[in-house]
Amino acid sequence: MQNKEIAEIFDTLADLLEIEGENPFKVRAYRQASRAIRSLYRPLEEMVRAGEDLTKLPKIGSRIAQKIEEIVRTGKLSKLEKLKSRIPESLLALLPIQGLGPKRIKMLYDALHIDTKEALLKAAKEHKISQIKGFGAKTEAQILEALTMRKQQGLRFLFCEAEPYADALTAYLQKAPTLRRVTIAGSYRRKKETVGDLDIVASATDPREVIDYFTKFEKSMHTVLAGDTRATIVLENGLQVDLRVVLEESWGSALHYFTGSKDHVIRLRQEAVEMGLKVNEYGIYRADKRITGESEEAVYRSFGLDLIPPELRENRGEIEAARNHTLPHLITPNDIQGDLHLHTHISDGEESLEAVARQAISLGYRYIAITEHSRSLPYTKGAKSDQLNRLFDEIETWNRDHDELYIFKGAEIEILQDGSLDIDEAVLDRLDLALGAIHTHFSLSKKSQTDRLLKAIHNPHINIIAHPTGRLIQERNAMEIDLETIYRASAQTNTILEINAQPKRLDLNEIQIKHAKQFGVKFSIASDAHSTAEMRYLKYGIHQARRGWLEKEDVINALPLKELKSTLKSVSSKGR
Ligand code: DGT
Ligand code: CA
Ligand code: CA
Repeated sequence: MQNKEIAEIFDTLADLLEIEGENPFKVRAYRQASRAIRSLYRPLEEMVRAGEDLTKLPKIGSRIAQKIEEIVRTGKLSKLEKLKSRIPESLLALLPIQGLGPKRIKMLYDALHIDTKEALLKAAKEHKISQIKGFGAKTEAQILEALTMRKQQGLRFLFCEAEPYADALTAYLQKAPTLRRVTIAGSYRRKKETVGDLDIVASATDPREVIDYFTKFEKSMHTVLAGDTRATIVLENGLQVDLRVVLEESWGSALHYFTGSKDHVIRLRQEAVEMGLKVNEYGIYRADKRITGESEEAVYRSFGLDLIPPELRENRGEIEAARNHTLPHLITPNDIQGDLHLHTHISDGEESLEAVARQAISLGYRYIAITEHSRSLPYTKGAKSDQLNRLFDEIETWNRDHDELYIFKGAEIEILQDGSLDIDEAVLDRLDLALGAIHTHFSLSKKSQTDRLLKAIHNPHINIIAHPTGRLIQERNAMEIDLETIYRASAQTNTILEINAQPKRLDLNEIQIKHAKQFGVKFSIASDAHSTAEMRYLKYGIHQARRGWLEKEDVINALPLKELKSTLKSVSSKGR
């Protein structure tokens, strides 16, 4: 049982007790305990087994300590089990809905037995909610909107959250009657890190048939609009989907228009006016005579431009580059030779070295780096030196026995508040590759934070700075850092900056990547996987790299093994 799982049990307990109307102080105590548990470095399971006194930990009193012991011993908490027999756990899914709080959720449950989002939506549509005492028509409308229109509230989905729905919709629509072509356009096609909604463009001989078929998609919860050429539905998770259906001759123009971005499209329209052309989603016209519109190539050609990849269509210089034939040759998944940030069960990953290596081979990689969290002090997070030494022995054995995949002995080393490294010298000496990373003290002043990173960048042991800004999409802002200073120092010392591909990180982001490249910085696109399944996340980093105008030459893990080895040597000789 991991600390995270124990913390989740306390969160569930707090939420359900709150719905039941329990004393707010008790509820808060469980929430605080959960937060304290999440920030612990040591596994509670280990501490319980060693018979340690848990009440010495912050926010853990004797009652909570007893509960932790029960969870570790039995895998569950009897108090929570009893609670679940009184109120369904599914009510928890209603908590984030705007206009509802724990009290109202309980009222809805008591009055109408509403225990899921689906039941809530049904009741709202049938106007049953406004009839309950304490609820009015306004609350009902608010709930309906919250359930159906996430985009209206400015809520965005991570690319990877929209992805399975985009895939399912594409597969579904391909079977639509009279359909010719279908593509997901909008921000999704531009591979933005978050998407507000999905925009689908289709061509068909009978658009109305496609619209009918579309509204019957099994994951659709609600049809907002269904016209002759366009429709909007809302999926079960609140994701809105707009569909436009055009005739085949307009395919290129429609796809171009709905791929956006708005700024890119508007800019091209201005240029069109200057050239005496008229552009809309159906075609390109000169004096009311249609000249083209069947393909995107033709659309760009009529402006005298090279075809611009969707990822670059943000009006950030791509139109000028397309005119001058200087668009970058963007990096592709095929260029990637390996992954230089991976965890195994030695630190907080889930699987063995062997499993990770096998997955790397099946992904077609030539090399990987295993980069466990390290630690020098007994109470900090990460693997102990003897564990790392055993891992490195295992890696050396692998490299002796296998030609198909080379494994670098790496570590993800904590950059402490003063910029020094949390790792034992003896371990450091065995490393082929060191990531420097920040996981604590995110809110230092801009000056201190910049100095902290600079010190790590100038440290001759550090090859790569992992997730340089520390942001988590929709959760935590980037640290305040003087990025230009960091880019300049990185380029000067040949320190690589990471493009961390975890869907919530995507750090650096595309704007920072493009900016850093101008300073001559090189990049590592890495999955930071904690399981073999997560190794596939690397593709989200490639999306970000492409949006940041990167070419194969900018990315060290697109290098062949031999060149990568000598690049790593040049990094470690910095300042010597
Ligand atoms: P999103 O959904 O917020 O992640 O971003 P997009 O880019 O997918 O934007 P969306 O869904 O509002 O519109 C899809 C495309 O339709 C957009 O990329 C370009 C086009 N479009 C939408 N509204 C306008 C507009 O007011 N003017 C022009 N020229 N194009 C628009
Ligand atoms: Ca969109
Ligand atoms: Ca849209």
